[in-house]
Amino acid sequence: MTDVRPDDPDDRERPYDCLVISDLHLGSDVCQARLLEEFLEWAVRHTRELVINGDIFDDLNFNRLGKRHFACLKAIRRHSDRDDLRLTWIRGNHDGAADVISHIVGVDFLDEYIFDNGQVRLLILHGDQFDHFITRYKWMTSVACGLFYYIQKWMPHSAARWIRRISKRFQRNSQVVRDGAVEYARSLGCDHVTCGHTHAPLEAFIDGVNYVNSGTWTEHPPCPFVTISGARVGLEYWPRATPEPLPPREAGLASASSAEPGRE
Ligand SMILES: [Mn+2]
Repeated sequence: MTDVRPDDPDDRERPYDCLVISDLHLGSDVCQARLLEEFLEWAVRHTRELVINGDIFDDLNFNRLGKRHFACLKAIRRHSDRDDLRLTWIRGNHDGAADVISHIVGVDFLDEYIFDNGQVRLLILHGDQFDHFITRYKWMTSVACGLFYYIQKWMPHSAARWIRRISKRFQRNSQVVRDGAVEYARSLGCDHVTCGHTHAPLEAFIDGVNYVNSGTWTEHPPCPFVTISGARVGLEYWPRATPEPLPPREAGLASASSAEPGRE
């Protein structure tokens, strides 16, 4: 049983074919769990499919999951048996191997997935596959992740932002992941590809392939998510900045009454 009301306008028509989020890092102190829970409740009523594209957990130490983090998992679980919603889980480098996390969490985790609604063919994978640094220096990455965890504990958001800003390494990795993903998508005949992993939201069109990175839910809001609606694939943010579009007549009245010259 769900708490769906028959008169809920959201349930009559779902504007999105698919939504993709990544890098939730549940268990991390900087995870925006409250916002995420709110987003999940909205998402299940606005899309036919939801893909969670890796780094769902910060690590496999579930003792670190707080009340809010469990609430996010519960929100996902509560809607996982609906006939009108398909839920897809993809593993990230923080989640460990797909078969291991599948056993622990009790749902199937995939390494990659192709979403196809007849108008777009979208390859969805976490992106760490293209990050040569972490595949080559696994142990060093674990040490860095451990250090990063303690830095985050001391100065949560400012530290995360500062590290990303000063680190040329992150910027370069972002391009390496993007280029690897574009090349791989083309080899599979996909005109769109989305990754997470870099924590830097990005939209780019390269050699005929549309690349979208879904960023992370560990930074200050708004938090990014990928939307697919018909032939359109793009990036939106939660909380959503623009209210639901008004019918034309009401929209006209609203813009006439709130016209303020010189403001964007
Ligand atoms: Mn991540």
